Amino acid sequence: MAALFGAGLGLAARRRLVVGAAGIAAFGLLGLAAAAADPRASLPASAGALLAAVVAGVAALHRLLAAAPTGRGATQAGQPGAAPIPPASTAAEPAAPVPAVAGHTTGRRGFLRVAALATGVAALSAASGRWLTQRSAVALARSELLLPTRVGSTGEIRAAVDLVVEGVVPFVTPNKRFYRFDTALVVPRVDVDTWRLRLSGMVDRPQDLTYDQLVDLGLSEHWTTLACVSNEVGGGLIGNALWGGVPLRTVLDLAGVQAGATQIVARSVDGWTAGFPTGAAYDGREALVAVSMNGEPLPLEHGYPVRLVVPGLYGYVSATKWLGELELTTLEAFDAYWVPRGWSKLGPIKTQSRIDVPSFGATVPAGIVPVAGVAWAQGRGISAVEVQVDEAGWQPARLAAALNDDTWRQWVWEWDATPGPHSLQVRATDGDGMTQTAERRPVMPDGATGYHTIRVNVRAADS
Ligand SMILES: Nc1nc2c(c(=O)[nH]1)N[C@H]1C(S)=C(S)[C@@H](COP(=O)(O)O)O[C@H]1N2
Ligand SMILES: [Mo]
Repeated sequence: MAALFGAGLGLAARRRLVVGAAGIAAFGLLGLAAAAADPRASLPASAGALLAAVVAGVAALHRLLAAAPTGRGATQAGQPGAAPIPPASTAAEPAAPVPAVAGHTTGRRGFLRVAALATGVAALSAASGRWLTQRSAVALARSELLLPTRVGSTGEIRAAVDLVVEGVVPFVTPNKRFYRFDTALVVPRVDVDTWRLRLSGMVDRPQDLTYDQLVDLGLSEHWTTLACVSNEVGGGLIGNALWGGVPLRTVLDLAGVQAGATQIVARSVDGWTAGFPTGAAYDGREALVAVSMNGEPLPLEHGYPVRLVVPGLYGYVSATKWLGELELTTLEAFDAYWVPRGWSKLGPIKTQSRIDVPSFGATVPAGIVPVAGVAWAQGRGISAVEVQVDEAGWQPARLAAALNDDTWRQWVWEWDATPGPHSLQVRATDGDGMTQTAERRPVMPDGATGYHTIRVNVRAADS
């Protein structure tokens, strides 16, 4: 159909380019109407994509006509010329502009080259259109997913744990601002209806759970600060959320973990793996097979529909997104994704602290300056934070309330700042009384250490 239409258009356009252009525009409008009728397509996105496709189509037509040899070969001009218009029902990505490879003098060879190019562009547009449609179908399923219990009213909690110092990250990291770290080139789009969680390996009753079977085990919620092993001292690869899901232990007990199964390997639907000691599921920490994040179904890029969140372990050993399988094995029998790449087999989160304000290199007025930030030691909690100016002795900071031992805590210290350049340092002490080490180590192989240190300039108050 589209090809026939294109052929006619090409013939007409041989005489007048405007005729061809109008035809392409009409075809584009048809596509828009189809998109409007498709509940899975977003109308503004479709309109934008179609507009771009129409512009590309007209440009391609123009080039083809320029490249077309005069005479009878011209009858071929229509087909590929109209081809950059994607199938009407798909919201295609903008077609790539057709490079200027041919002019009037190139004759049939040049024409064929442009025609082949245009066909390629069209095929790409169609493929990306299908991909976008599939993605929006998953997004729709996600938005319609009913969480069996309503999770998360975070309002009151926030008031208790936020010190409200401007420039400090909020206690709750909004999903949209949560750091993302994974090896996925394209975010896996999982159909929740066909999704299964496979329980395999050293278990008594291997099985595949459906999403409904999983959530029927009962949901609970827990605040956990997730951290990446690749986070530099002072870095931002860390975020805090209210996670909702089924306790990992409950899921594993369904299958019956066998004696001697010392490692849990959590595999994603795209084959990525994390591995950690089985004890983390049974030592009392609130490890979750999570389905929600801050009261919403997991965002696609944060593991929809199901991921793992294990307090106290860096993400690379534990926090498998787009979870598809939990395999019980031994620590010796399998090394998960990052281990053969030089990262530590075990990844407990190290006690750390960060200065958020003032920012590095800032100039602040002399007088009382709030120095503030966050500190974390998941599993152990934070008992103290201290600040030091120009290495002249540690001063205790004030801590925000703690909800549990698995989240970061805000801290603030009022600095009576004197004019000139200064250095500021922070260090935290965990719930066991252990102060973080001053020794500077890189993120490889098991997480950076050292005190976050910043330089600031203080100007005289009257200047
Ligand atoms: N499937 C999959 N899950 C994954 C990863 C990955 O590459 N693939 N990266 C892990 C790492 S290194 C971290 S730090 C966390 C980050 O989770 P986030 O992107 O939701 O912040 O996800 C973990 N889960
Ligand atoms: Mo990570």
